[in-house]
Amino acid sequence: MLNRRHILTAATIGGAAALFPLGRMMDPPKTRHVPEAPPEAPAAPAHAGDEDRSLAHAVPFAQAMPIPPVLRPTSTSASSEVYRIQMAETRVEIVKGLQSTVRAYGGCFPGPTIRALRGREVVIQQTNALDVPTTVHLHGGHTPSLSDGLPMDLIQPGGSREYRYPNNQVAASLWYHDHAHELEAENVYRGLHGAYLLSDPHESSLPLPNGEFDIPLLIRDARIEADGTLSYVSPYECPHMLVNGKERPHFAVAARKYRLRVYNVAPNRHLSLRFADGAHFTQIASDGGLLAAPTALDELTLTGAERAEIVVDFSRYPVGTSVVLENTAALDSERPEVLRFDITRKAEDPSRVPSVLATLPPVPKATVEREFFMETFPDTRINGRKYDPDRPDIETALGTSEIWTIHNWPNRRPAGVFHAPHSFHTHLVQFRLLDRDGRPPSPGEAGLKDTIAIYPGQTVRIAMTWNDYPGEYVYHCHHLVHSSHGQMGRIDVLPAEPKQPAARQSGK
Ligand SMILES: [Cu+2]
Repeated sequence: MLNRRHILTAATIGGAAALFPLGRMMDPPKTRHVPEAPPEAPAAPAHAGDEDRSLAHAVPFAQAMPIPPVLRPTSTSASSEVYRIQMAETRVEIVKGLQSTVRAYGGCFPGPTIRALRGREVVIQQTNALDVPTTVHLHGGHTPSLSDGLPMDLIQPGGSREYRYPNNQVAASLWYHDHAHELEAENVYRGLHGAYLLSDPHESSLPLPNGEFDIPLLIRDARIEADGTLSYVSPYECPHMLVNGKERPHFAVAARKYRLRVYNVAPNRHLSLRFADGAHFTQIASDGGLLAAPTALDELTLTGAERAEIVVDFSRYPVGTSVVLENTAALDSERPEVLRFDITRKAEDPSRVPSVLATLPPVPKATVEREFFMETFPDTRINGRKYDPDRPDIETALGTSEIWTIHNWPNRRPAGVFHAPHSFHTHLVQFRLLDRDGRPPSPGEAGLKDTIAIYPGQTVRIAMTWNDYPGEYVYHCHHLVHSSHGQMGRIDVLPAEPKQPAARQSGK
């Protein structure tokens, strides 16, 4: 699989590259015009001598897009729902006509959708019937440490663990996924991810599209070999783009508005999504919930693990026509198509997007500032350190508000290797973006966030409050190859003391 360039790259940049050469993984975001290609034409290989046989069966729009089933609770009490999920290998049809073995939650790829209500506890009993250790993290969840799915809180093969989610936060498109120490990238890639849709009375009262017009889209890349094998390889060798577990599917819609909950569940790459005709759509929510006000976009960029909810009005298209969602960040060796919407019928549409969506909480006023350097060379690190589950990198006190300045500065770049974007994620809290390179956030990034893209050369500042749950948590890059190689730190939230500790100036 490795060609000469890859081997040279791997030898140059050391540890993180031992499993995956990082070269093309580090391409900065780019926008390019993509010409139409006939559906039967395989994409051209990226470079001579790099024939990619798996592309021969990457024919787009061969299958209908499924919607992951909503999991039914095994029991319900006055204040909670209880679910049981088994993690096990299963066989699925990702590419039409081929069977692929995946690691699945509840036999589903992606996992079944969990629907939760604010203030009602969700209890999930997870059993590991795989032959690798796992943990389960609720991404974006405001979760006590014991249920956070920390990297070393492993469920060994044959074991089980109960996770309790209080749902003490506003409505949001969250997701659950694996977080096992040094294994999360492969476990998530192989299928351990699913949507967790939290609603609340305010969100439910809005006249947004709902029911069958409220659709999660879990988007990711993959590599399926000609015999159906799902190969775990670097992201620039993943020519297949999956939506809800099917390769470049089609989806029948009515000529009306839809609420689309767009997830980037690709372990290692960002996506830039636009409609082939350049049509505008409306972003209504970011990672942690509704924006204050809707914002119009013609392209949506999501880094690894980011989500955005958008409303798309398909009434602009005549019944019988189609529109394709494309990824303008596709590599030159890949097809840009992601998903084709087929407008198949008319429908009544009482929905609308209100001009005011939510009242956001005030931006936290920080008493502590910290600084982080997301490093790519000689290895993926934060402030020069590799994650050590036994070493707290930061201690803070419950209730403390902080500003984190996070740099992705290109330094010590080996010749011929691009710098990586990083995807910064903190557990426990939703944060606010204060600025990116000194500029205020765009409207789509001005709401509640748990994951933020930091492109090479950039600096972002975020603010958060470490509230409600003391204990051990982590922050990390959500390009999971990076976190699996140690681009992660540990923060211990200590029980509140009568007096605030003195401000600290370093994240080390
Ligand atoms: Cu990273």
